[in-house]
Amino acid sequence: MKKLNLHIRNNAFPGALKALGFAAVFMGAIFAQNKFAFAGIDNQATVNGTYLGNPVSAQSLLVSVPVVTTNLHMLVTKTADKTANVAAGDVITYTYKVTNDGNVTIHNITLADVHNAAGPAPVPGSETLTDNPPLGNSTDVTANDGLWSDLAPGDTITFTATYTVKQSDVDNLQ
Ligand SMILES: [Ca+2]
Ligand SMILES: [Ca+2]
Repeated sequence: MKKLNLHIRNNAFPGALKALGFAAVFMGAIFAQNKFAFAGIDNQATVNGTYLGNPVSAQSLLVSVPVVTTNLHMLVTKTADKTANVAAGDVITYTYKVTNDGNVTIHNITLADVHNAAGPAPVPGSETLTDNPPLGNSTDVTANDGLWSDLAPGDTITFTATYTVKQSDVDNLQ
């Protein structure tokens, strides 16, 4: 900070001029110290008044409020309703939970699945929302199409898919 030193002796100026002199010193000091840093929302207040018909002004110090840093992040978990000894004809239901644990809304969420079984891999669909506060900020254009349109921070989408075990799975994967 650049210091401005200006001494005003008590009898050097009439009252009104002395007040203006003090205001000039104060504003000069503030202008020398405060430059917008562009690291957030910078704000500075100015107060105006008069003394014996002459303007008097002052400015606050700069108040800087940093903006949030974007955090893009999702979590996905997958579970099966059967954990052992499936036989031909058994239906395994998979549940996938996708949570937006970042701080911005993520769009067009889909899941892909692969496996080593004989039949086609499960296709996640039947999406349902767990809407945590604030409510109503996650939306879906088309129900149960395997795509969730807008997932807001803190909310979770649950997808499900099924696979019917084939005899060849039992023959080849035991
Ligand atoms: Ca929500
Ligand atoms: Ca959908």
